[in-house]
Amino acid sequence: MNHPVQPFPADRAARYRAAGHWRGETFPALLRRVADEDGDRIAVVGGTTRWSYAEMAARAHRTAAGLLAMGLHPGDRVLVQMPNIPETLQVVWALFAAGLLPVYALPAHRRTEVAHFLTRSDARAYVIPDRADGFDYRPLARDLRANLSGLEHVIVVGEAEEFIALDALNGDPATLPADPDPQSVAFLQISGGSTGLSKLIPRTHDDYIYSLRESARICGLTPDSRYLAALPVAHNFTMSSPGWLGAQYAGATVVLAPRPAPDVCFRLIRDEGVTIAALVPPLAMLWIDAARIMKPDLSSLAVLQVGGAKFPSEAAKRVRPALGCEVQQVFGMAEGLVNYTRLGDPDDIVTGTQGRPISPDDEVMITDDAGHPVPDGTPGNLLTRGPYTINAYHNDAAANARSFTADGFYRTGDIVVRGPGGYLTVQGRATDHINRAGEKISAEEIEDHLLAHPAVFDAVVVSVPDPALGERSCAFVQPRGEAPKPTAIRRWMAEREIAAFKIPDEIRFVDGFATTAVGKISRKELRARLRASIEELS
Ligand code: OOB
Repeated sequence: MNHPVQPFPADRAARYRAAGHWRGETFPALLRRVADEDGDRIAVVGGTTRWSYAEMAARAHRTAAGLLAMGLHPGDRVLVQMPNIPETLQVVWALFAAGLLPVYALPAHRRTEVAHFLTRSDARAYVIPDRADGFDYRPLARDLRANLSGLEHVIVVGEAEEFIALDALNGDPATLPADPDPQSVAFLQISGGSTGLSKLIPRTHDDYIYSLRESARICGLTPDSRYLAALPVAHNFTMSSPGWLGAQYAGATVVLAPRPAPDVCFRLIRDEGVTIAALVPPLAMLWIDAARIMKPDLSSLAVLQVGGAKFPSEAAKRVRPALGCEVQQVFGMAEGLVNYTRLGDPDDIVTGTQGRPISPDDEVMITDDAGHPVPDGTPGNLLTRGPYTINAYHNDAAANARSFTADGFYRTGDIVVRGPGGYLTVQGRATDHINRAGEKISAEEIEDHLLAHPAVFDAVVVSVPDPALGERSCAFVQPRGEAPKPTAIRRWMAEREIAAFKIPDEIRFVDGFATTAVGKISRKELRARLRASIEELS
């Protein structure tokens, strides 16, 4: 059994505590504080549900005690795959209060990814809705419980069938454990993943609460703010930049959108007086276009945050004229480092850069490929270390050897330029993943799926610029004999039960891949050449 370990070296931990970044706050204590200080304020709005902080905390505490009464123990992992509904917040706070560690999956993940997360984290329980967005999660849970011996409990929000209903978890809060060590791991987030399957990211109470406390301050949140969660609540951006956790840290109200579509969100912004919302670039562009036609009342909206993928400066310039609010660029990663343009920054900074780090103790190193630092203004590889960036993935020695330097810098895989004031502009990336509307897809993972197809001899997956998505995925396939139909390959991939966003947008058949005189060239080089060949054609 691999327990998530506290990954910060002692000297740096001492420094972050001395600087006042790490204050010994924990999530269970945070929930009690907001319930005490903001008890009557509205914590969350979703559908027809509105819970005050007192109500949300009371529910979470009863659920927490119920989870422990069921036989789970503090430190156990619980996979959470939930949509944007208030019960998701109840479950996450309950897990924190019980000392259980949430492991987050996105609603779009299917059997292949979910099985990987369960196995990698040794999760003993799995929390799902009965159905969401047309998908019934119970047959999936049934199959996984039958096949994975470590998975003992399935908890369902809604019709539970043979599983445990969330509402049935109703214990005595007096039985809850003492607060955890603030430097212990609070949860496992998932990585976008550029090589193979997603890795698990262990975040501690101290490091994560520091990032959300500062994010809430940088984004100007007060108890009167209303944060719209339009992207999935399990995504790190929606969770902590400042996200719903940062909003709740500040005693603000979280408004949950079931979908990010403009009609749904414009109505929520007007009806709930939303003050801040967060989107990926393609959705921001959709909102800008829709606003021109729909002329919505967005007068309460002060800030639109855009991040997860590069927001072109021409699009950033259109935000204020179209939506009447300030734009804030957010360049972050689930592994830690988050950069923001600051409210009130000059227009050229806000539209032309992806912001600067949260913390004065975020160490940003930009190097050439040999690892030597480059001067400001020169593009290079971004490496980082700091008070809320992980030093290792959970239970993955191979990924750790690749992704971290000997002195603990995380290799982000992003190519950036640092300009005046430490503002970063993202220029591209060194690693082979596809950033499809903010969803990260590992080329290698998709190639591995394609190579399992009996009619596929070889396959190389690359990103292609896309006007709507930012990037889309294109698979070059060398068939064994006669090429199958692209639709047949797509259908076959869907049957492998992977998230739909990973299925290649485009499939092109080739007779073979270039090789050099000395033998096969590296896959990385091959992907670069194929990407270049597409760019030449377009
Ligand atoms: C966020 O987190 P992840 O873990 O899904 O993806 C991180 C990667 C970054 O390494 C970078 O390649 C890309 O997503 N990215 C951006 C970007 N924001 C993220 N690339 C260009 N411009 C941006 N503004 O995506 C994430 C986590 C917290 C806050 C915001 C985003």
